Amino acid sequence: MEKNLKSTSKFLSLVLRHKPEEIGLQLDENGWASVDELIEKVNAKGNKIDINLLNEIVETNDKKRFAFNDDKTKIRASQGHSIEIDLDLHPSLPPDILYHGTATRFVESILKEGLTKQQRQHVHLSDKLATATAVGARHGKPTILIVGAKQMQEDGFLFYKSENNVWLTDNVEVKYISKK
Ligand code: HQG
Repeated sequence: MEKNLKSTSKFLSLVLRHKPEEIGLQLDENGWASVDELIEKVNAKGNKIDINLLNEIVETNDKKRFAFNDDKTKIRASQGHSIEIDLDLHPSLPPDILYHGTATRFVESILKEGLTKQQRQHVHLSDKLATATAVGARHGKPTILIVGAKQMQEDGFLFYKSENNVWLTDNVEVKYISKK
């Protein structure tokens, strides 16, 4: 069961963040999909899913990657999109520093060019060292970078906090980055 949850959650990440067209799904400009349409189209692709499983994934997902709207008719990913959508986030005041976990092999380039968004809509940062370490380890041997978030914010850069507590910003210039 747990395995099924995980693989379904991964598939939902794919269609709600990157490739809705994979199952012929439409997201609105804020990234929302109709729950009924999502269930129908995921099933049509052979992944068994119903509202109970979807509820369980939204509730128990380790990073709370997905959220329902108020009346539970719509669902979206809370962050991590590569397709262009407007999460309608409001700027928040970041803590003094935030962490970015990356692969050690990327560090030289990051310290030359800064942190760039790559395929996603934002650079992702965390206020927790453990989270940043896990994020970095997805790409290889992790290195933790410290971002001077408060200084950036004072210099006019905006920070957003996703519904599941990931800090998001635009590209981060080299002068705000140090190695932990
Ligand atoms: C790196 C997960 C070379 C960057 C996590 C990262 C996160 C550079 C990779 C979310 C670079 C992009 C996002 C530069 C950045 N030169 N490499 N100038 N600038 N990079 O996956 O932050 O589990 O797009 O360091 O929890 O790893 O899916 O970003 O290593 O919140 O919910 O380019 O994905 O969320 O990789 O992860 P990604 P990320 P989920």
